[in-house]
Order: sequence, then structure tokens, then C-alpha cells
Amino acid sequence: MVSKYFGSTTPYTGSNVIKLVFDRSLIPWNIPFPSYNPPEYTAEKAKKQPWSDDKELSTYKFNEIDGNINRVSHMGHYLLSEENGAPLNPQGRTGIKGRGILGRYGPNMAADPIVSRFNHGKLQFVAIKRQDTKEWAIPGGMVDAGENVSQTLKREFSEEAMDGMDPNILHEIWAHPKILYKGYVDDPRNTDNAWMETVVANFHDHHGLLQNFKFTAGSDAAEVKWFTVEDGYDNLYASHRDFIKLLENEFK
Ligand code: RP5
Repeated sequence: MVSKYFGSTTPYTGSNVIKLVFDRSLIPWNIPFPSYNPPEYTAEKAKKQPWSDDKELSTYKFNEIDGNINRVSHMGHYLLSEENGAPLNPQGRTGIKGRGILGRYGPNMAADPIVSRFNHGKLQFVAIKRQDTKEWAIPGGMVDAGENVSQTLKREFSEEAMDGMDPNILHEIWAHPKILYKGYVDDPRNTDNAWMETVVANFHDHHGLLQNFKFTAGSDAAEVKWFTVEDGYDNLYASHRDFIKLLENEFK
């Protein structure tokens, strides 16, 4: 599937770098494109961070569990560039190389918790408005080094939708996760050498436990609300529209 961010002439997130625009038939790495020379960009703010890959590329164990960092893609074995050994995006050329504003070369692992309910017969989920793009989104986030995805799901939900409250006060909600998706995310931050992947888990409130719970936006979230699926969700962040489609299918 061609990325919804492919061929855009608006600058790459948070920069003035314009991605190379080329014919979409040349996206797959196995199609020869000898003149392909996109801009290289790794943001200063994505360097020298506890979560950033700043060392020689040859020191990282790509396609493996590398210490406490999972570099194994949900999409299977990924290729490394013959030029410098950097991982190659499994979805093909993006028009920009480097890490962009992502921390890791290769897969950058996230987790997306979809907390849902029926309210007056209408399917709803807890959504946040992202500070960076102002788009509505699932309150997901990055898996920290050494963290289990199940921990990330709760921690990120708490940071973004509960203003950092102990997520275990909702322990009955977390008790029955249903994994809806594991894989690549069509995220605007993706580059030729760094991309987002996620695990999407649904936690459905079957018993009205969240009826009177007051959600509070925190961390990277500007707002939080129960988002009614029926109202339309085409403009959600990244691949979140596809994830909500999966949610909708669960309850059809
Ligand atoms: C998306 O970015 C994932 O689906 C997840 O929702 C999110 C994680 O990034 P941050 O919210 O931490 O920026 O690709």
C-alpha cells in the first residue's frame, strides 16, 4: 500500500526538508532506481537522547533482540543498505533517508491501546488530540527499552488520557486485551531507514466501569474525549483509521 504521506511537497515533520518526489512505481527497493538520492535528515532533537541510536551502525544488531531493544520487525526480515548498513524500510523508498525525528534505525516500536465501550448503542473509544499534529489519535506511544508491550499500553494510556494517574486503578479494564494488529504504521515520521511499528490492543468496557470516569489529557495530548465511531474517523493520525476499522469489525 502506498503511504498517505508519499509524494507530499510539505516539509518533513518539524523541519524544512522536502522529501524527494518520484514515480510511485519506483517505491519497492527491488525496482532499480540508480539515480535515487533523497535528502538525508536526522533531527538534532533525535540525537544524544537515551532512546537514540547515535553509535556506528555496525554496532547494532538489526533483525535481532539487541540487549533490551527489540529490533525484530513484525513485518519479517528487513534488508540493510549496501551503502552504509542502515535498515531499509520494508514498505520501500520514502524520499528521505536518515532517522528523521525517530530515535531508532529500523523499527521504532509503539503500542496503541483502544479503550472502547457502547454508549446508547454507539461504539466509542478514548481518543486524544496530539499536540504535534493536532489530529485525533489513539493514545499510543513508544515502547521504552526493556519494557513489555503490555506495560507500554497501560503506561501510555495513563500518561495521555489519565494525566499520569496509576493505570492500575482501571485494572478490570486491562484484564482482557484483544490484540487487533501487529505491524507497520504509516506514520509521517517514517523514512527510508527508520519506521514505526505497533501492537494495537482493544480493551472493551463491557460492564460500564468507565461510565463516570473522568479522563484528563496529559503528556503529548492536548485533549481527550470519547470519540464516537459512527461520526466518522477518516482523519485520524497515521494508520489509526485502519485500526478503528478493525475495532468496528470486532463489534459488527
Ligand atoms: C504511531 O505513533 C503509533 O500508532 C502510536 O500511536 C504513535 C506513537 O508515537 P508517539 O505518540 O509516542 O509520538 O505511529
